[in-house]
Amino acid sequence: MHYICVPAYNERAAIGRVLDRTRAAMERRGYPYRVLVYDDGSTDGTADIAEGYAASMPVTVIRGGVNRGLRAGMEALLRKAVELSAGGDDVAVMLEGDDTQNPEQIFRMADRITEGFDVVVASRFRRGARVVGLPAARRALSLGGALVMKLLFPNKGVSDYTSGFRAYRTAILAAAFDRYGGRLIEGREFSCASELILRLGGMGAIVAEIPIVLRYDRKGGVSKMRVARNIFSTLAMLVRLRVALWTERPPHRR
Ligand SMILES: Nc1nc2c(ncn2[C@@H]2O[C@H](COP(=O)(O)OP(=O)(O)OP(=O)(O)O)[C@@H](O)[C@H]2O)c(=O)[nH]1
Ligand SMILES: [Mg+2]
Repeated sequence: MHYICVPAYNERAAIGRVLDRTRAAMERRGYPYRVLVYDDGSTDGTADIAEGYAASMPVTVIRGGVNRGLRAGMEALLRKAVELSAGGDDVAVMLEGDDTQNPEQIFRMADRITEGFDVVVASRFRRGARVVGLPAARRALSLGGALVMKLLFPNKGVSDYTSGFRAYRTAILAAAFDRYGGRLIEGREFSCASELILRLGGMGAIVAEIPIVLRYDRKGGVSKMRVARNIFSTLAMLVRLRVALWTERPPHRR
């Protein structure tokens, strides 16, 4: 089973396209799937639009109430996927609601999970990756962030620590929630994505990557990323995690 987890905040312009593409891709391959959309406080009717799709595809909309940022959305979605998986060996995919990512890439990621990997990242820094329409400043920021993280947390499977487009084995997420509970993802702003992969790496998760096709030219709506705040929260997270992982012993290694 594939749980496609979509955090969506004011994505009126794009959420319909994301659901259309996901349904077309999954049904063309006959993949068992359910889309989970988490909306906490959109003011543009995003959740209503997503709910309108429930008649024609397996989609569950979780209304999170007052907006609490991407971190809360990511945690709620991954916990829901683990809960629905109920101990099964399923796949949870994080897919953005702004239509910049391609659901067709889910198959390659799911295949790598079937091959034995615990996490698969759609990376901007793998050979064959295509990033269309992303401003140069954002490219530089992502590359700089990746280099700093690679230095502090070398993991041979990871080149892109901040790409949120990933597939996770639900069993590794369940183990991580058991171990860390509400502390699994603590970072503010958008550092939550990198924090999660660093924590899972620290637990011995085996990570693979595929080259992403990122269509920033298709982006609906505005970016919710507050760049300066994100840089500070990421640096704070890196220090906190470096200290934490120095003091922790990995629970298991394959
Ligand atoms: N539920 C929820 N979703 C959020 C929140 N903030 C961002 N998101 C969603 O998380 C995804 C990533 O946010 P984006 O604004 O696209 O951030 P980004 O991809 O890092 O930046 P861009 O490159 O500008 O797209 C999108 O689907 C957003 O709708 C939030 O507070 N609550
Ligand atoms: Mg985005």
